[in-house]
This record gives sequence, structure tokens and C-alpha cells, in this order.
Amino acid sequence: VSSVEPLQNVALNRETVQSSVIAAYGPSKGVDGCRNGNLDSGCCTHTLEDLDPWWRVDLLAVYKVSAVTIINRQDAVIERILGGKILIGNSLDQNGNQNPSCGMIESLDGTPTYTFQCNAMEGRYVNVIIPGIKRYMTLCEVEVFASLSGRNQAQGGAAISVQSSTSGTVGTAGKAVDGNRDANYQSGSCTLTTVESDPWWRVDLVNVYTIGTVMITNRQELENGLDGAEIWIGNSTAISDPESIRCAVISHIPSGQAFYFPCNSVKGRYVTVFLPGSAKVLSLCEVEVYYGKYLQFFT
Ligand SMILES: [Ca+2]
Ligand SMILES: [Ca+2]
Repeated sequence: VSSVEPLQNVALNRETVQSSVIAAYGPSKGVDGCRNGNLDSGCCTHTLEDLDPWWRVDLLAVYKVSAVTIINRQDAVIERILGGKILIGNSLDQNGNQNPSCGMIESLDGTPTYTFQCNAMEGRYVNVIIPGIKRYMTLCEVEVFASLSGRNQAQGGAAISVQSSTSGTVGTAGKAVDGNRDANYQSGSCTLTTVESDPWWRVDLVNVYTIGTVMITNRQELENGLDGAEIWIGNSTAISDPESIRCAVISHIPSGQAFYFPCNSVKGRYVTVFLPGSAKVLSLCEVEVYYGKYLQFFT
């Protein structure tokens, strides 16, 4: 059984920067999840009157971008957005403003929302720039709908997950591969072990894959819960097997966030998350395993 996953807004809460900032209208307002188009709502960015005003979001990994939506301000001066271009690419030359264009706002069509189809354009950075003119730029939200290349091998199909113990009935091992990154434990999509020494979680991918990346989503309520956890890949269920490879030690994943760990094309069938130490609890909201070399990382 296969299904089409809905594309996520991969820009949400990512790092942003813009050419200049007026007062509290910083670049992060463009990815704060608030689409309110009134400047007074505190949901919009605002530059100074710059030549070529621009804004950028860093998606942290290379995505195939299907569409970008811009929410323009609605309370006044809506025409300032005219000429705004959306750029997508991997270069930071001239602040990313040389990357290929996906589209331009050429006319005001009476709605606050402008959506551009980007036909799987690839890039880590998405810029919005109004080139060739001195102007204030305001963006109330920028949404980037995109997918990583390569299928998540840990979800669906024959993959089987197990963990060292389970606390209660909700936090079963399969919750880390249910396709849901919801980081609130109460939502019922995170694993949970009992308090024990050296808890672990493991997925059996059934076949051997060349693994490019593992993505892990941390619990909202456990800020330091994954500090020191290790990601292992191998062809044996035992991480002590001499051929098992430790692809990463997690220093810290902020609560509720999803972080990527490059695994340098290690081949393996089993992916294990191991949390060394006594009196530990391992709780994972999602573990995704991507293969291939397409996905690039810049850490
Ligand atoms: Ca916003
Ligand atoms: Ca989950």
C-alpha cells in the first residue's frame, strides 16, 4: 500500500534574515505560522527603505520545492509587494539573491495570498527580493511546500520497530515510525520507555539500504531528553557488533524540533537510537531514515 504524503511547510520556524529591520518586525515573523495580514498583529516582517530589499529562510537541507505561498499585508500599502521575486537555490552569493527564480508578483489580484508553483526546484534557501528599486518590504508569512528527496524507509512497508521497554500503553515503539512528527506526547505519536539503564529503540528496515540521513523529532516536554543519544546503523541488531557504525551522537535537539543527522552513506538494515546512562527515559516522536546521496547537509 502506498500513499501520497501531504507536503509540509518546511519553512516554519526556520532561521531567517532580511536586508534590514524596522522595530519588532524581524525576519522570523515571516515563518512564525501566523498569517494575519495586519501589520499591527505582530505577524509580519518589515525592512527599512532599502535598495533591493530582501528576506531569506534557511531550510537546513536541500528540498524539492513544489510551491511557495506569500501572504502580503492587508492593512495598507499592499502595492509595495509588486515586483517581489521568489528565489530558490543553494548559493549564498550576494545573500542568495542570485539563485534561480520561481516566480514574481506582477499584479495585485485582490487576495492576500500569492502562490507560485516551483516544479520541484531544488534548494536549501528561499529568498524573496524586490530587485531594482528602493522600497520597504513586508511579508506576513512565507510558506514553502516541499519534500526531501528519497523515501523515508522507516515508515510503512515492512519496517518493524522495537524498544527496550514500554511505559504504559501509548508510547509503543511504532509511534516513532507512524509518519507523524507531532511532538506532544499527549497526541499519542511518541514512544516512551520506562526509567532504565541504557534504553534503546530500533527499526528493522528489512532490506539493507545505503543511508544518507536520519531525522529525529524530539519531545516537546523533554528539552534535554535526547542529549547524548547515539544513532547506530548496522546489519546486526547488536550495536556492539564490530561492523555496526555510530553515525552520530546527538548533542542536543531543542524540544519539539526535528533535526537531521548525516550518515555518510552507511549501509545497513537496522537503525538504533541508544541512550547511554543509568535512570534514563528514551522518548522519540519520529525517526525518519532517508537513503541516497541526494540530500545534502551543511552543518
Ligand atoms: Ca507571520
Ligand atoms: Ca510519531
